[in-house]
Amino acid sequence: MENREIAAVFEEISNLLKINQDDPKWPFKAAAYDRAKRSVESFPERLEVIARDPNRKLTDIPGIGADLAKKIVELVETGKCEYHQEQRKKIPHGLLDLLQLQTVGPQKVRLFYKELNVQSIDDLEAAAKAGRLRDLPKMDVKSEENILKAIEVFRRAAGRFRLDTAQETADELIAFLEGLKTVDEITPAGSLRRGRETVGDLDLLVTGRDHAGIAGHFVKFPGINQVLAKGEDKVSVKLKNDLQVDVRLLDRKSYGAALQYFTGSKEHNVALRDRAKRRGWKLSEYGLFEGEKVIASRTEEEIYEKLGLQWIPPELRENLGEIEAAEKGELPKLVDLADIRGDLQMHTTASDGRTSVEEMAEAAKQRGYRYILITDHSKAVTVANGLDEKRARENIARIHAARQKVKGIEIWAGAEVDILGDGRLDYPDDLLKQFDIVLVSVHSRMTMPAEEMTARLLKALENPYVRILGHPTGRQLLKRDPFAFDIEKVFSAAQKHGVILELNANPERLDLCDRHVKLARDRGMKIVISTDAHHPDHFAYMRYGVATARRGWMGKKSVINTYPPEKLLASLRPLPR
Ligand code: DGT
Ligand code: CA
Ligand code: CA
Ligand code: ZN
Repeated sequence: MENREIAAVFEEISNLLKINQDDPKWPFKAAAYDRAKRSVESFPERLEVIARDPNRKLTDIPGIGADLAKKIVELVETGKCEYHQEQRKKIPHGLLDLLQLQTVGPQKVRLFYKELNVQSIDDLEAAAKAGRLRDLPKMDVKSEENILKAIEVFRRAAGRFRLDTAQETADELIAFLEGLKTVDEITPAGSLRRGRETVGDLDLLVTGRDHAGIAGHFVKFPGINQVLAKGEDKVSVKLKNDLQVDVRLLDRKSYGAALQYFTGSKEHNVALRDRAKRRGWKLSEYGLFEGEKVIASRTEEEIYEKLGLQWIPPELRENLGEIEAAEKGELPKLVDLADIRGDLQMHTTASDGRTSVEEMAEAAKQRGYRYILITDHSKAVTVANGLDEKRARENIARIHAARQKVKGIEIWAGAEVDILGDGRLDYPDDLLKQFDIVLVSVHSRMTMPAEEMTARLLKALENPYVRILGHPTGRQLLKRDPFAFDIEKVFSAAQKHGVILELNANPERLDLCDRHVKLARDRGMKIVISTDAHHPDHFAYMRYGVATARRGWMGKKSVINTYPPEKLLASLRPLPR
């Protein structure tokens, strides 16, 4: 059992306590489960290992007392937790689905259930359409409308998974399969290899001796819920989180052709097959053929070369001009994870982050970074413990002090300053000028009409201290659509003022998305890829941001956090004198 699975059970128990409210101590218990969830999630070692080690104590983990330690042991040993099951039985099966809707938390779930006997998303939709939500406490016509929107987003998201879920699952499966001596190579293909922001299912390609033995081992992976099909060269399973995995067992000699075929996209493959056909050849998952004769099959490179093309990075394979560019030898050299030299959005315990400036700086140093920008929230974001002006000044002093303690990395003082509803900023200019770099973003009133939102963003960009626009569209993947605004106008204004657009690498956001990155690139604009880390572990999100930048055809030169520190500072909007 993985830590995140244990954390998910704790989170659900907390939600159930908040929905049921039948335990007199529910607020305290729920808070304890919330704390345990965060602690387990970010704990660096696998709890399963500690639980099974007689010389270690789970109670040494922050937030884990004797009772929770027992539950962890129970989960590790039986895969279940009795108490969790008991709590679940108290409510209808579909009720917890409501928590997946944006703006619906346990309190709202309880309200809808108790007042209107809503038991599922379908029930909630019917109640909203009948106008029965608006009269409930703390609800109105607008929030009723937002629930309908959230249901629509949820329905569209059904069956798709975030990139990090897919990547982490793939990593676990690879680790599991690598244990087998008969396995040679395992490569994720499909949308994961292309770095798409969401993934429908996971496609894994495996080479090795003894396909039957490998397949037999694979179906023993502990995360499997159901084996859908098991043949000689393909096994399909559904995991406990509902993600489907297709494993294909391949011959070494046609590996390149299979990798090319199963990487997709379908649109890219169709165009490539047509190209082969025009030359009188045939392209399949087994190779490129002239009649019966194999022209290329062993590597992807050979296949592209024989078709008169540069090898095309998987992230570009969407039939959006990459084949034409490859034919002319004009594919861009894309930015790489190894090019990244720093991170320009992160939070510390001063606002809603979980560690200190020093800890973030040490972790960044270990990744080989040369600089970080600390960007705690401003006061308007009360839910994130945003800093008022006095605390912001103290935070600047704290960041300056950290420079004395952690050497060998630039620690810049910044802030993620809220763009208020009317486009003014949450801090006055005389405070803004104290920061090395000011990042601004929208966290409130995201449902305003497009014209108003455009004006709001344009106004914010006019402030001469603004250097970076954070998560520009406000979307949350599979949860919340981007807010409505005129992106062309906002890009034009950012370009005019020299404001850098952020590509927020948090896999929950990936904002800008690949298409918008491409739009920025086509206009010759620069971006910064930032993780928005709230804990040193989140620095790992950088890979998802880089994948998205690559899907937007971005090269290293257009990503400012590939620059050395002096060059980065020089590339920002000049400050007023
Ligand atoms: P997903 O899973 O929805 O996120 O997207 P993909 O791209 O991983 O699609 P998937 O899993 O259905 O198939 C994996 C790859 O296999 C796909 O990208 C291209 C190839 N493929 C699958 N079905 C077809 C097909 O009918 N025609 C062609 N040309 N290629 C296919
Ligand atoms: Ca797939
Ligand atoms: Ca598939
Ligand atoms: Zn933010």
